Amino acid sequence: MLEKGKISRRRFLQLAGAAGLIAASPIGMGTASASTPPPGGYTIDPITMKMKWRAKSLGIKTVWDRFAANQVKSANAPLQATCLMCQQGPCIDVKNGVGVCGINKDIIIAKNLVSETARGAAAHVGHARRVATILKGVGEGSVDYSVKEPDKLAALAGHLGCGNSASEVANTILNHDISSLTETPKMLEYMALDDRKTLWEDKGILLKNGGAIEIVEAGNSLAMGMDADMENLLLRACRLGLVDAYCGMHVATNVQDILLGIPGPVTIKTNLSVIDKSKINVIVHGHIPFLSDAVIRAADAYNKGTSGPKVNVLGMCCTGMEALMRNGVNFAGDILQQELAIATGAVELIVIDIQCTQPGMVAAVSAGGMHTKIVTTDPKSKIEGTTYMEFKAEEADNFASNLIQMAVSNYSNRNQSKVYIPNDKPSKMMGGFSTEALLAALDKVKPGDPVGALVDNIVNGNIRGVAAVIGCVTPRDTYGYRTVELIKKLIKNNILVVLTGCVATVASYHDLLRPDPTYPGVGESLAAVMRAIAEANSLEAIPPCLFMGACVDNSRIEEVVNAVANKVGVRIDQLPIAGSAPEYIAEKAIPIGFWTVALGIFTHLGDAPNVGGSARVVKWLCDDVEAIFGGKFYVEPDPYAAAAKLIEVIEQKRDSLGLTT
Ligand code: BF8
Repeated sequence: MLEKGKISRRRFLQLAGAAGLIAASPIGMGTASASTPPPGGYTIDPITMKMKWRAKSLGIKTVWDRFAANQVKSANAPLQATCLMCQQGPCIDVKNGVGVCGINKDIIIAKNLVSETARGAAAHVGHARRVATILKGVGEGSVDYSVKEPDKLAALAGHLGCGNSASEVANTILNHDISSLTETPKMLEYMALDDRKTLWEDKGILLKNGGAIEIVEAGNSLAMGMDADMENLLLRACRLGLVDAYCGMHVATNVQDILLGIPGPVTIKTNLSVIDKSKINVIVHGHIPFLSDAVIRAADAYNKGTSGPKVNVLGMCCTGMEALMRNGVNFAGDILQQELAIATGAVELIVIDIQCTQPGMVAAVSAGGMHTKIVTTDPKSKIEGTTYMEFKAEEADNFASNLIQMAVSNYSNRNQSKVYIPNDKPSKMMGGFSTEALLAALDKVKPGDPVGALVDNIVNGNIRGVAAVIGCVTPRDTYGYRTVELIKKLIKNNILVVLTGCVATVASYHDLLRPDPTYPGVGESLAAVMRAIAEANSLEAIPPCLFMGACVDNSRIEEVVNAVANKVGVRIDQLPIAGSAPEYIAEKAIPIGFWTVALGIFTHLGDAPNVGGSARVVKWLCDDVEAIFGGKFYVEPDPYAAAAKLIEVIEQKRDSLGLTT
């Protein structure tokens, strides 16, 4: 179905348009026919396209419709320097002069960017705090969870310098890493390499407080009449990147592994056609995988005792990724596919924890006349028009059982004549490459020296370098186009690609996570390495790219990067590695980007944050910062140009290290 070679975006759209995939071509209610994708051509995901038509025929507005409707208003947004921080203004689109208080557009734009970065970091610190609270509850015996990985708990306790009970580790995280008024987070002390800590201290961004206090300090610096120094503001954003990583993502990953299990390789199915019309479909959606874990358990219990239709639990967004990695749950869709799931008419219940929900789902239910119930469960994340039921870990099992009962009752409200699920088979995806799983697989290749197995192949040039392709998918471009084309170009050039976040879903739709020994798109020497890993692990194949988890699992990528830097004996900024968020949309991606830059990593973004109005800010982010940390941002929407640049950077780093093969 997919042409594997390079294709321009124009040609891509021509092919799709010629086949009627771009033009509106609604599928009538209750019908199941749709045009086939263009013969031999590269097409955008046919399942998504069919569901877009379907949604249109039902009058359901999708994220793409809302994007189109907002284009006029948002066209100039990247150029605006608008300050809404006080009531002297508002100062709208300050181009050449200054705001009422006297700050210029460079400062306004830098302040807006730091504000966005702080929100992103707050999201991950909030996530970390929530899971650490559940860990504390486990220690106290008050919640419906238990320690599944005692060795990981003990190891983490050792690294954090505390006793190894769940309570002691939780208290260290909560009282110290998240809320200390005076000390550097212990997770940062443990995780970050010494040379980085020294550099960050020298440049004034080493954290001196817990993450929550750092976010308060960021808010303080942004207040009216405070920081008006562009570089100081942008260094603040780098500092917030460290908050996100060490007080957010690393905490979340560690605690989730300890309580829910360390992921290992697992093969599941992805895309909207995993929704099964013969079953009661429940989608777990959001980011914190504790409610979803309870829902999965409750569904299993229900299914064992029923002779009627079974409950089919499916994942969406990062909660879905956590559930697929640990529970083998099939994955229904990403950030852009939420309304499309509703448009199938076969989803009884969507259960949301936090983050990345499209409130447009509510309108999708009513416009389509669908029976889908949407339940929100977190007091910070209510959505008007949904049913709100607060989730408490103390009563997780009862809560989840009630949700399953709600879905079962709602099944009788399903109008089968409204059900449309594309016939296209779901994609096959292997995921679950946690650090532990990856090292275990490499250990089979080189027993006793798993990191050496990776390093050897980088040094000898079989693997030219490693690219982490992470983050969201965007409605600003043809669905999945940037991500898929970028990855294909990288792996063809023998760059090992690791993935986290929604990019992995579109990658899976295009066979990039399918363990297929005949997949032709991987460069010869990289393919040989992947074959060797598969053979050593008695697997038929491992996929062209390695999926390491949800967005918080970017922490796992740092673990691998640090191990490689230690093994080679060089700084991170010297390694032939790069990061890319080709389709980022969420503000959570911004602190992650500042973190990777502060780590010394060349970091590609498919779209610029809203900084285009300040040449000084752009220059600092894409140039000047490299002299400080060794990493910098690079913005390029075109996936071929971006891939070429990433390959060039990786090859330059190889040259600088004297890796001549
Ligand atoms: O944290 S990749 S759209 S789902 S922000 Fe959200 Fe982006 Fe998806 Fe998860 Ni990450």
